[in-house]
Amino acid sequence: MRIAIVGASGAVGQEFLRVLDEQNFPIDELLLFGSSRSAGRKYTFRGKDIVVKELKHNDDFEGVDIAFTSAGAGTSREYASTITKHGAIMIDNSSAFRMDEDVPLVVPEVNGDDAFNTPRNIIANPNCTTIQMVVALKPLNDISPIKRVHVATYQAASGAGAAAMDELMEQHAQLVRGEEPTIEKFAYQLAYNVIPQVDVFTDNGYTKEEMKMYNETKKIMHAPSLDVSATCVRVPVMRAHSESIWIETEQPISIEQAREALSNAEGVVVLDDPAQKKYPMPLDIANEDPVYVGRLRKDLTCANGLSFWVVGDQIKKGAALNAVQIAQYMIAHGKKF
Ligand code: A2P
Ligand code: 11C
Repeated sequence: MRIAIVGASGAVGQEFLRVLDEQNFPIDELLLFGSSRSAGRKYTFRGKDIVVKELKHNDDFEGVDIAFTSAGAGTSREYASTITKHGAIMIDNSSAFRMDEDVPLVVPEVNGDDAFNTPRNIIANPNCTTIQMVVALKPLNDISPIKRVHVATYQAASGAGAAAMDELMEQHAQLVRGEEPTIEKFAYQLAYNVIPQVDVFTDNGYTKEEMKMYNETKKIMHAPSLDVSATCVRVPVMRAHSESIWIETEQPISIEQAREALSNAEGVVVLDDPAQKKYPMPLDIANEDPVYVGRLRKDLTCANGLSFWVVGDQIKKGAALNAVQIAQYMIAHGKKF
């Protein structure tokens, strides 16, 4: 197969290189693209150096089977027709097309079959916070439909890209040296702080990130009446997002039922032993593939309520791994590239 990565120099682009290799993805030729800033740079994949090409409106995508794109929504919008016009399937990590009716929004464990309906040759990869949440919601929703979700997120610097991760590290070093921290990628100093804002605010008082969780969850789970009220918070963690989730289901679900369903669910690991102080934490879950669930308990305010804690690596399952799993799902279910 001929595979392309657009945004190869970025945090997610670099993870694509690692994940494609880890997953033993069948690749005959790998093409890397970026802007003029990274064009000419070399990255090694399976022992071979590959030079990044500048993304341009030309025929570079002729013969490409799948293009994994993660170079921002503006770039995806501008280059989608250039990337797909010769038949390549674009699996896009940006928010550009997620809510378009003719673009499927896919998490393989939840709605893998939607990936086969691609009139525009585009499949959207959901926002990272949504991905890890719906992977955990799905097995519970299968027991009894979820009526509503409240969620508070604890989002790592990785969500804001490679430069933002560098900024967090640099801020710590600067503070230790007694210097003023550099603030460019975040609204405020993130080191030794938490910022209750991810992305910009919308008219209803929620941020765009919070509204992504609201809208994307309905689409992925095919549940138009499933409402999600989110508070998204940036925390000084390098990678892996955490979420404190509360759900109300139509029928009560016991802890035993929930634990069994989550333990058997694809892509989920239950790490929940309070007596032994065992629960998922971002420091441990960074670089891991599955979504981890812990702190499972009955909600004290609602008979049909459950509370739990979910941690997932934002760059892996929240981005590159989910996109690669979409391609793997399609191949496993008969798609010929
Ligand atoms: P480049 O480094 O060449 O600018 P991150 O999310 O970690 O900040 O990474 C963003 C990625 O998107 C980078 O690989 C960046 O490449 C790429 N990118 C940004 N703008 C463009 C563009 N106009 N064309 C191609 N790639 C782009
Ligand atoms: C963050 N979730 O943590 C964002 C990053 O729509 O793909 C991903 C934004 C997106 O900042």
